[in-house]
Amino acid sequence: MAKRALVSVSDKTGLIDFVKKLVDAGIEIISTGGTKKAIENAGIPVMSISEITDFPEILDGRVKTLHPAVHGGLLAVRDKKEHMDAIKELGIQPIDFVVVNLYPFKETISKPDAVYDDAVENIDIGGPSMLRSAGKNHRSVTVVCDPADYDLVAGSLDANADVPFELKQKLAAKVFRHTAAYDALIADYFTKQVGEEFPEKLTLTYEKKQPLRYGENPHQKAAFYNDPIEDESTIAAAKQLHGKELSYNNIRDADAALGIVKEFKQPAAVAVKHMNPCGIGIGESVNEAYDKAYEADPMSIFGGIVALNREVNAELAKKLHSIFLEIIIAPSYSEDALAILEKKKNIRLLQVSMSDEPQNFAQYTSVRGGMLVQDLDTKGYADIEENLKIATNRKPTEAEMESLKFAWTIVKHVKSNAIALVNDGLMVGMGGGQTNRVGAAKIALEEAGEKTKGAVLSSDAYFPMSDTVEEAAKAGITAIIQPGGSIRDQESIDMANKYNIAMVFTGMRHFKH
Ligand code: 93A
Repeated sequence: MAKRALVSVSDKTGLIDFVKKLVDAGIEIISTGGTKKAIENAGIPVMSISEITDFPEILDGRVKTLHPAVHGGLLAVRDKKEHMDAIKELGIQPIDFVVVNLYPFKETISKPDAVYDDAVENIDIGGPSMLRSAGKNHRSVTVVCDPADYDLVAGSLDANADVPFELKQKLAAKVFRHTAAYDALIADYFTKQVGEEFPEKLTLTYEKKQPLRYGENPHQKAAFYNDPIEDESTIAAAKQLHGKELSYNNIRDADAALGIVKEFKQPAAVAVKHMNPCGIGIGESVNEAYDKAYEADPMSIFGGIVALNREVNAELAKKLHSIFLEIIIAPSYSEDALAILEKKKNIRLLQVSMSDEPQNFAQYTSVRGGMLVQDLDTKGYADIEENLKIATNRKPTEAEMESLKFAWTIVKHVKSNAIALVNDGLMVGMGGGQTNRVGAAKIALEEAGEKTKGAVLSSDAYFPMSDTVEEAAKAGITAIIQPGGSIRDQESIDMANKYNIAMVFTGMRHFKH
């Protein structure tokens, strides 16, 4: 008896070429509505699914292959006599190949004008059923869910129109990954529709975006996965215009840099090293902002990542070109800027939209044996402005208030315990990742050196005692912004008053671990 292939595909890429090869190998083709038409149009002999089921396709195609004649033919175990006798008695013939790809659910919901009913209609039921039946019976059935595998399968056909078991097994594994991801995406979509944020079961659909040579260190394996419903302003959606392949650390650093620079509506520039900002500047123009970010710490920027929230022009490109940078991130580059920057073979140039942070963006952190999920910390100065409390006798001046705003915006991007110092639109010092707060402050103050005179200080969490205020005062800091809320707040307030420092409480903490 000739082998049979059931072919039913939404994506018709490579279809005709593959079906021709199956027919050449002596395989009979059975197909559904649109797929059958395409095969017929190519002049290839094909049977209708209705001939197999002896039943018409009904309900606008919602029921076309959901039939015992199909699933009996797929699931019968070939070396079980009872199975083969049972299907024979019912006039069901075995089906040996399934070539199916599914209704385009992802493409449908990704459209900007996606309609709920279209999403519902694009949930494939019959397709996954066939894939799963064939996948389960992969000892006998070859199942192909991805046009990218057509050549491999065609090339592996032997004289009996069969492929090696190892290939069938691999294809089945792929099918179950595929149907699981397909269903997970449907689950995610409807979960969002009903506004459930942290459901009992988490279904995550991530697709491999690119392999990575290694992880944080060369002995760690790694890959980059992205959410299939990409947000245009994420690092996963960034377009690489030039340069070497991105590394694991590059991607994390670039993500951090992007998160910071997107905080600002005015022109801003950020330099990042090891996930922490080493220079941040804002100004009238992006060139001025970059000069400040550079000036903040001309040493650490070396080998760093620079993110800008405005187009890179030729003048700026020359400056960026003059130092060693791993990556530049910007919404666009002028033609002459690109020409300058591309002179360096390795520098990675990324282009990404600077639109606002996506709302309800979940942040996942793995722990051994589990995972933690939280909202991204998208709260900024605007969210605390109304609740600001002046804790000291002296109020901040207008200029100090501007600096405090800037300092508060950036401190949440520094690893806790975090202290950031700001003077005249640039971050002049920062201390992050320290196990005590005064230690972080000392590092920031020392790094800022002379620039602490007249600078302001922000702290991601309250001062447990007054020592940080004292250190700051001695170094010439004139204003402080911090959440407040320590049982010993009064000691810090007294210390600030003693040195005529203006201190503002935000009532909001910004730990970052
Ligand atoms: O509507 S379905 O859920 N019900 C079915 O019985 C069924 N059988 C195949 N979807 C079904 N399919 C899907 O139709 C396949 O997965 C494939 O994506 C598509 C091919 O339809 P056509 O051949 O009419 O273009």
